[in-house]
Amino acid sequence: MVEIKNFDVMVVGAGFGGMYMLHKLRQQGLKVRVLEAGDGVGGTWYWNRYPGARCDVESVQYSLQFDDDLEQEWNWSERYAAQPEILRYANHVADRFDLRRDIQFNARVSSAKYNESAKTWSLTTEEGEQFEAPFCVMALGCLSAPNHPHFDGAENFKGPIYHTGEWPHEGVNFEGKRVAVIGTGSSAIQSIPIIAKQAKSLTVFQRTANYAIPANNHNLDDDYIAEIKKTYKQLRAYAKTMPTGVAFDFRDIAALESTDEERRTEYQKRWDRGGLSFLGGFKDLLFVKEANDTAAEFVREKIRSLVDDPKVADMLCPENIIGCKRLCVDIGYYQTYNLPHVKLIDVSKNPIQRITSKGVLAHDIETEVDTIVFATGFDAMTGALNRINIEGRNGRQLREKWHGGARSYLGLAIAGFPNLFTVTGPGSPSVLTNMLPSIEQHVEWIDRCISDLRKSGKTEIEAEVVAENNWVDHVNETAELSLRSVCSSWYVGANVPGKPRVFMPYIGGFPRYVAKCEDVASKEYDGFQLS
Ligand code: NA7
Repeated sequence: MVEIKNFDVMVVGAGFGGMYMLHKLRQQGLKVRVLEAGDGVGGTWYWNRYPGARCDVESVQYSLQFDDDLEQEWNWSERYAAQPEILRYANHVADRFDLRRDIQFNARVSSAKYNESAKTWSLTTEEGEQFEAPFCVMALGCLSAPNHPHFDGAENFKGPIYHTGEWPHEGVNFEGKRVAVIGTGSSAIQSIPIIAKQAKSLTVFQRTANYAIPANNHNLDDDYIAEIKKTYKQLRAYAKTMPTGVAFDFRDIAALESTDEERRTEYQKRWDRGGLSFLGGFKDLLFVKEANDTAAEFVREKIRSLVDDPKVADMLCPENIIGCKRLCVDIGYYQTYNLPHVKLIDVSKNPIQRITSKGVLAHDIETEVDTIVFATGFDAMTGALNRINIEGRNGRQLREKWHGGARSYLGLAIAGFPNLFTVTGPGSPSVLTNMLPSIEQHVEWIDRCISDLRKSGKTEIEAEVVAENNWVDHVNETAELSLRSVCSSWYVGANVPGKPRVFMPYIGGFPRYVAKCEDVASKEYDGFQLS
């Protein structure tokens, strides 16, 4: 007989979402167990250890704000924190709030089933351990199910194949190696300059060229940190008024109502400053194609000025809408192609034919390499949930419900799946915002919801189908207003063959979304069935 361990709440995932959820629920006096697939905390920052991995949101903003002491005692060293520093921060959070004693590591959940008569969730791990609790919170992260595209022959390749999102903990030494990188998304753009420094040769296979803005990364000095700490409250409050949940200089001026010179001055200022705020220069950049073209052309000109070989520069110049796919923040990416041992192969029209025992075959030419890096991204937002066998009412599977695309009420709850919550699920602003405040907002909402239920003596909460449908319609209608809905990005699942095309994150902005969540909660969980 397998022993079933009972808890008040089961939480899956020990990234920032799972950790904060545990901390909050404990404060309610609840017995909580967190199950984590890895052998440490940190989620995204635990798995993505590829060279150059770095957050594209400034470190002083990409940090937790629920605890003043935590905020004051932690010192970020760089404008954009690198993965090891963020992982150290995650570990610091775990230690500071004594979280590890309720986190079970190396426990990958394989199934979660709702028992309708007992009103409990039963979770089973791959090792066969079983857990039961009235509530289950999935804090799986939005970019945590790696996308491994199928290439014929990959099994015959003689050397190692790595995925950026599953990087070996001991690191990889590329010294003296011939390396192929497949993909040119953010992970590739961050890692390529560093791999190129070590490798004997580097060949990059590019399906879609990408826009990157220089990070202008630098160390943070003591005065700056002291000033931020003094004014943290105001900074955080201001950030929460922004659609992205990030405080940055967003201008309420249209590019199309500005002169060419005004536009260039603004783009140049933002290019020099570096980072994602490049797109905040004009309010119409993500809504009007002609406005977007002006910013796109500015960046293409920069690429042409940075890359020596005009043919390579042409290949690197994206044709699509800037910001449609997530904008990348780079440190010397384009310049890397000026190095004599770095080669770019365009596979946009003719895809990679196969992987051979010796390398990669494209355009009928075999590039012989010792190591291949898949920088091919993630089955975003739904992948991690769908990889667990989640069964709700009447034994209905979540992946079957989501066959035609994700459907969720507020990205927090799913009709047919009572007492199950998702942290930053599809239909919430999540990846279009600063993830940490979005995580905190979700965790606090779920915590309050469970507390309110317990106070009122209710045992079950479930999103209503009508409310869910209305929310999904609203998410879709809002997405259509933005140019972001038109291209083949992971926001719409286009990077995963066969995935239904649905714009998954809510594009209506952080403040509007938070107001909706507050409204729902204050109206006794409007749109939910409570019993
Ligand atoms: P992304 O941004 O999804 O990038 C994945 C890259 O891999 C992208 O260039 C893809 O080309 C490419 N790809 C995927 N499948 C293939 C195949 N079959 N052949 C060739 N190339 C392929 O993932 P990242 O990990 O870089 O970044 C994810 C997010 O993490 C990022 O947006 C930041 O928010 C942080 P495609 O563009 O689909 O043509």
